[in-house]
Amino acid sequence: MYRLFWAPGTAAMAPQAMLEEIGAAYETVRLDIAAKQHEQAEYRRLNPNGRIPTLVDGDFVIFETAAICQYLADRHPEASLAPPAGSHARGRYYQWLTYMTNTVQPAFLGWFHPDWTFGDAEAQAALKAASARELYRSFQVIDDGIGGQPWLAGPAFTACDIWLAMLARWSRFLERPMWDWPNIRRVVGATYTRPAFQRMMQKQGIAWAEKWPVA
Ligand SMILES: N[C@@H](CCC(=O)N[C@@H](CS)C(=O)NCC(=O)O)C(=O)O
Repeated sequence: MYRLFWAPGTAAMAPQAMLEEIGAAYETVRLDIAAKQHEQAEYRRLNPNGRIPTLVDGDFVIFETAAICQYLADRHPEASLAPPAGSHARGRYYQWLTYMTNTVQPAFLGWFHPDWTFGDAEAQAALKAASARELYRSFQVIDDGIGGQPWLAGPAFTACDIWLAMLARWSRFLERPMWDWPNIRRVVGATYTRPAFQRMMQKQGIAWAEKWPVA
């Protein structure tokens, strides 16, 4: 039985959507961000960064959203959430998951939380503006990468598509949300309507962005 430490609408969306796709038995432990439960010693014993999410699998504990998703995909090959090991498609899947967690996610954090980096308002505004520019640049890279393919990593649905849909939901606050990019819009629309993604949102008590055309 897996145990997922989560909070609504956070990076815990991706692992929970993975668990729903897999059909695995799991329980959830909700963390109250406003009460800073994720910063308390008890949680930091599982995740020393004090960040959400964390997955517990028996006596194995794993943090970092992209790592959790890859771990789950590999533990449940029957769910086909990762292309076969050693294939070009697997390389592409690594490429996009790494890109989303290394490049896109930090730019989101810079946009949402410039106060985590800078104390003064002017520097925070500059970081927020630079983060938005970096986000728009990366959305174009992803949109070009999808091209005419059905899914982000190629012909098959993978964990990359779940990640993309999670990022797209976060982008609803930007001046140019990700639905401005047509290939992203198409892939995220197809992911968002999957029963597993819908179940994850329902269990987290979150809605899709109002402006999203497929909603
Ligand atoms: N790279 C980490 C980042 C996790 C992260 O920053 N999570 C956010 C929620 S999306 C968080 O813990 N926020 C705590 C807060 O807002 O204080 C991961 O992917 O797991």
